[in-house]
Amino acid sequence: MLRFETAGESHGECLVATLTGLPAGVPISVAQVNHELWRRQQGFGRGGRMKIETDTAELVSGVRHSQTIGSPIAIIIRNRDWQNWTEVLPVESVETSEEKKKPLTRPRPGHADLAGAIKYSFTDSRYILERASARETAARVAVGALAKQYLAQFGVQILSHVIQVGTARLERLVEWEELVTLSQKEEVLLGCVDPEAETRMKAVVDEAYRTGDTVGGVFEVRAHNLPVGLGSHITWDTRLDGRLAQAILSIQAVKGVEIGEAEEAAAVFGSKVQDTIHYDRDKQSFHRGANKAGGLEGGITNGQDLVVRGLLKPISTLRRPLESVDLATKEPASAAYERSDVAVVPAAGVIGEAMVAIVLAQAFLEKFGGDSLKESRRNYDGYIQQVREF
Ligand code: EPS
Repeated sequence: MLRFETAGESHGECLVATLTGLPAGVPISVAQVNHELWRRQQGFGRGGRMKIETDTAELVSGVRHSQTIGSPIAIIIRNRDWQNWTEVLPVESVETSEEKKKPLTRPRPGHADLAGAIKYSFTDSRYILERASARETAARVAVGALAKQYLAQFGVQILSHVIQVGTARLERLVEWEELVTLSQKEEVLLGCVDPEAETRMKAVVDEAYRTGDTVGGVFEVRAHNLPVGLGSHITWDTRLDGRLAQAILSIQAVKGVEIGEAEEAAAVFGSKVQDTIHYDRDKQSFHRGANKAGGLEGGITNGQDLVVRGLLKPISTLRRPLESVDLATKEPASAAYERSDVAVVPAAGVIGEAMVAIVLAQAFLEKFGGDSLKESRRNYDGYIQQVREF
């Protein structure tokens, strides 16, 4: 089983992640991990914190001589901002004024602040927001970058793009090659492949900046070159669509998930949404009339591109705060504001890629197993041959 955990507070010393179960012998490039971390920090609408941080991963176990050795991989990403928080979040208690602890007593509607403080019995929300913050996703992206490098050994690639910011939406189909070109850009605006749609998206973010507001949107993750047969129809928890949905919904601020053209399919007749089946005798392979199912049927990959979307609500820290209540006095008060992102849809897409990569690497290892990449590959090659002969 491939499993991972993360630890770390947003303004603590560092983020930590462990990944256990990746076979031995997988070539690992730390530069590629750092490139993914860089991608997560980009996009028009990010807040002041991104100017402080330059996220880089330190791999402190499980990778030697640029390859996995089969043992747990541990990763550290240091928070540069920590130096400004040593008095706020010391590990051991020190005599200090309440003010220096930066208590957050006016919970932000939409954040974990209030429910978390009540549940964990804190008089302010500081410790809750420190962990609920999307800063944690830097650790997920590092883990996802390792999962991607395993999947790349089998030709599987995973990319994302933005299809909606607020009301501005891209209304056309996008080719895989366009995502490849987008991923190679050195300047990221809003992560949309279409300049006209991206300009409309930027206007929405500009408006949010002007009005002290925030804005959400929709990102789409695609996985290319997947074999037929990952996941299974046989039980609820082996269906890959359900597992992907959990992975995407676990990303901070994601409130909805869509696989393929789910929303469209819910509104039209069946004859318009199923992907018709065809067979090419020369190529001896099946092909499909469209990909509205998003590459999954019965919870099993069908060989088409996997298409998963995340619907992101606007970030809950507003410069023009909403009504809240002061936890200490129980009197009405404006919600807290420190600093915040205004829009994070492209970054959420990169995080979505990481989560999809982790779920797919898990599904790969369940199907093909292997303590070493060599063993995984032998099982994979045998299965691909079997599929060819079907
Ligand atoms: C984030 C770091 C955070 C926020 C954001 C994501 O930094 P700070 O709280 O110091 O400004 O920019 O966190 C949230 C969106 C949130 O709701 O907490 C990051 O590294 O992505």
